[in-house]
Amino acid sequence: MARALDTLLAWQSRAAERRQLAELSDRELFDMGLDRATAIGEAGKPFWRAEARETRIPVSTVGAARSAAPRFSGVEAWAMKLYSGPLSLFARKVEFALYEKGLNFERVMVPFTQEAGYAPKHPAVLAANPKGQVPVLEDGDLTLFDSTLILEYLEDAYPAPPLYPRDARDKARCRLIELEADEILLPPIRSLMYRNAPADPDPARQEARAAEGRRGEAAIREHYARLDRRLEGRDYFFAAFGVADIAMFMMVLWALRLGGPRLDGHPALARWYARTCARPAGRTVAAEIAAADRELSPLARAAR
Ligand SMILES: N[C@@H](CCC(=O)N[C@@H](CS)C(=O)NCC(=O)O)C(=O)O
Repeated sequence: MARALDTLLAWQSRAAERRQLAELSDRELFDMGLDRATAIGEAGKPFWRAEARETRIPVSTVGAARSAAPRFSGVEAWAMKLYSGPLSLFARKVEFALYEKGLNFERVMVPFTQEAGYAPKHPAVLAANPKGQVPVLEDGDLTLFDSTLILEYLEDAYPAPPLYPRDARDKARCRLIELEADEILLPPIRSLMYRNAPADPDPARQEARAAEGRRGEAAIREHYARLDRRLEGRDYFFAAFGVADIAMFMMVLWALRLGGPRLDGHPALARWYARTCARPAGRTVAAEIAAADRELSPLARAAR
C-alpha cells in the first residue's frame, strides 16, 4: 500500500515537473540554457524512480518568499537575512536551498559590476566575514558565512524538507559531490569568466586568457562525461533531490551562462539539469541570474 502511494506520489510529482517544463516560455528555457526538445524529452521517461516529495514553495510564490511574515522566538521576531550578490554563484546556491526549504528571508544584494567586481564591499559583509565574501546569513543572533556551512546549518535548524540523505555514508557522499562541484569543477569554469570581463587591452594577454578558457572547456567536458555516467538511470544524485544537486546545478548553470560546453552528448546529465531547472526553486534562481546577466554581463547582452 505504502509502495502504491509512493508510486502515485512519484507519478504526480513527475507529471507536475513535466507540466512545468512544458509551460516554460522560450525565453525561460533560454535563460536556463535549455532547448525545448531536451526539456520536453523528459516526458518519455518512466516515472518509478521519481521522488515522492513535492517542494514546499508553489511556483507562484517562490519569487516572493523573502518578504513574508517573520518567525517568532520568545518576544523577539526576525526574518533571516541573506547577503547575496546578483551574480554570486555561492549566494544563489544558498537561495536555492532556502527556497527548497520554504524559508522566509530578507535578501540584501551587495554591489557588483563586471568591471569592478564586489566593490564597494558591504560593511555588514566585511564585519561578518574576514574574507569579505557573500553569502552571509544572519538568523537571529547567529551570523554565518560560507555556502557549505550555511547549508549544513539550515539542515540542522530547519530539517524539513531534508536536503541531505539520512544514511551516514550517503550523507558523506553527498558532501563529497558538493565539494567536487565547488572545488574541482569550479576552477575550469573560472577560466571562462574572462568572457564577461572587459577585454584586456594587451592582445597577447587576451589570447592567453582565451587559451586558458579552451583548456578549461576541455576539463569541463571530461567532468560532464563523468557526471553523465553517474546520473545514468537516476533522477537525482541520491534518492531525493538535495544539496549535491543544488551545488552541481549551480556549476553547470554557470558554465552554460559563460558560453561553456553544451550538454549535448550527455543525455543523463542534460535530463538531470532540465529536471532540476523545472523545480520552482531552480526556475526562480535561473530566471533571476539571467535577469541580472541581461543587466550586467556583456555575454548576455550580446545574445539579446
Ligand atoms: N567558499 C565560499 C566562496 C564564497 C565566494 O567565493 N563568494 C564570492 C561571490 S560568489 C565573493 O563574495 N567574492 C568577492 C571576493 O572574494 O572579494 C562559499 O562557499 O560561500
